Amino acid sequence: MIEYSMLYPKVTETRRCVSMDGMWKFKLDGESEGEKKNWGNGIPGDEVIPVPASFQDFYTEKDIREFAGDMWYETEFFVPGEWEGKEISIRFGAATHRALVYVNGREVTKHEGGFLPFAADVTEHVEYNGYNKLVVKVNNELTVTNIPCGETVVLSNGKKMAKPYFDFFNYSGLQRSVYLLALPKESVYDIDLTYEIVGEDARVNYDVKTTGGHPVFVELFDASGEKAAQGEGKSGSLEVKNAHLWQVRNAYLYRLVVKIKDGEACVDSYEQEIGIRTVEVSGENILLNGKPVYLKGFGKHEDSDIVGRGFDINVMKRDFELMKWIGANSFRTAHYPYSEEIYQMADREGFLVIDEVAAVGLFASLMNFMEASTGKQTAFFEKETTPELLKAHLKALEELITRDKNHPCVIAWSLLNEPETTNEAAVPYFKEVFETARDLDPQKRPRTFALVMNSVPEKCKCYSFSDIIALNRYYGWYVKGGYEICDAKEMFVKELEGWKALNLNKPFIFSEYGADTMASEHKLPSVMWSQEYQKEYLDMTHEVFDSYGFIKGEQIWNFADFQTTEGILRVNGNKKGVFTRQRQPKDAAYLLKERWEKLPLDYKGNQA
Ligand code: CKU
Repeated sequence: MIEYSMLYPKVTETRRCVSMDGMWKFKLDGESEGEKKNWGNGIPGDEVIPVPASFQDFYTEKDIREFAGDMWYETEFFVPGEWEGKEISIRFGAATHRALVYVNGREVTKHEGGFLPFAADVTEHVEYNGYNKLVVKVNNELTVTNIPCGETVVLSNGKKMAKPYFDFFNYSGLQRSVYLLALPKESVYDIDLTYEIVGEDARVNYDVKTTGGHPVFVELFDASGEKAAQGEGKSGSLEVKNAHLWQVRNAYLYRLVVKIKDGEACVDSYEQEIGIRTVEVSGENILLNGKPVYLKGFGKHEDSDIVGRGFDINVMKRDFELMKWIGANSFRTAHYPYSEEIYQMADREGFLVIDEVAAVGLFASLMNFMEASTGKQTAFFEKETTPELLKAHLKALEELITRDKNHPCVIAWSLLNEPETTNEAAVPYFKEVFETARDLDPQKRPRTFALVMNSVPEKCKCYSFSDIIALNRYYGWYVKGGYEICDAKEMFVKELEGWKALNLNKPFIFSEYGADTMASEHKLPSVMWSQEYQKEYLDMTHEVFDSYGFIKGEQIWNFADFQTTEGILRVNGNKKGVFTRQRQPKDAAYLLKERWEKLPLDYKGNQA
């Protein structure tokens, strides 16, 4: 069990929440000497850096951008005297990839895994009506015992370097907001919700966990603020008459207010926006509120100029506007859980989200995007480190599902991205991961994982774990690109015939397809990397999608160009974006807009 609450920080009548974002002191610790030198009491120097942000892209020195190792952050915070008697904590949206936290020189918590929140209870360590010192040691090294997987090597000059088994830059640091919280000693720490639609009405089943024994009261308000239902007790059902359902690109949000009371006195109050909807897989269909939906959209990244993977509310807004403009209705949070604010926005805008845990790189290769299509095997799950990796993976999964289970936008969990599935050793690993997800999710949402190119019907030992089969395919890019695209098409069709022959009776989606395209390049006739070729590639791929009824979604790779490790296959990053990194359209954006605006939401829904 997670020892802190995953509820999003909020001010209510009983709760206080102060942002700690801003300029913090910062120091890289290439020698890993900070602990010995007691930097937990305060770090040397006077360098400052913004939080939240990745540290890498502010500086002009390459040694800093490529830094792998320990880095230290420090700030001060004031704790008001009227908070005495409350539980005081510091809540990190994330620290990438691991952190050790000190308050007033004392170690208060540590956390492993770079994309999920954690909190330190500092009640016993703070001074009231005075300043307190917060120091955080963050480490960004990659290993095969945590997700995402990779290596950290030492170069001949003695400097460490990150070698990711994945295709995105190892942005790190304090990339999400930090809050100082004051909560009542007895408080709500978790809420489970499930939904049933009964004719025009709905039932909202709730299960509230609190840290004490006082009674719980629950109220539901509609969007105009009218009370729609109420209930008593830690668990129960709310009957909602004439329920407004949460629908694709037509979201309706209710406000759920949960209170702990002692007689008339309010002990704790927490509230959350919720959407009433059901989601399930039935035969070859993905059903939302009992009706088939076809996914149109993107694999994304949290990635932009200067802030790197740091949460930027402005970039988020632009991305949603572009997704609406192009006629998308969904995205996958490739390859890690995103900032919580992004799911809140998807809830509000009615986007369907496939929520991915950071289990990427479970295939020992520094260029897995190339080697996956060559049939290479790395016996990844036979490594002696696998049990430790599995432990970290399951912990991240628990944190992910606990954090995101009440977002109506989350319609499926993606439990791994492109693992090695061609080896029997993967099977028990998958079994545990898939069963854990099922146990943890009160709504029992569909589970999936993204299948790499060599996870083909004849070789993949793990596809049957998935409720939705999600394929990452690059016929016409990594395989038979350019003038050979006719052969790519043939191979693509051959593979799909193989899947069809299995008669899985499950929905398939394409969780990746795409071609690198330089926004600067036009060439007639086309060559690979030109905008003209991106169009040819998409026309071929869409033709294949349209000829199979069991394909129920397309999420192109990628929404925007993004930063990766440098190398001969990447031109200052991955250029498969439909938009540039500055969020301007390539030609393909207009092609997709035309297609997606035409495709009905229930496209191929009745062919099952
Ligand atoms: C993408 C085998 C394909 C894996 N897929 C993973 C994703 O992270 C990469 O960026 C490929 C690519 O563009 O190669």
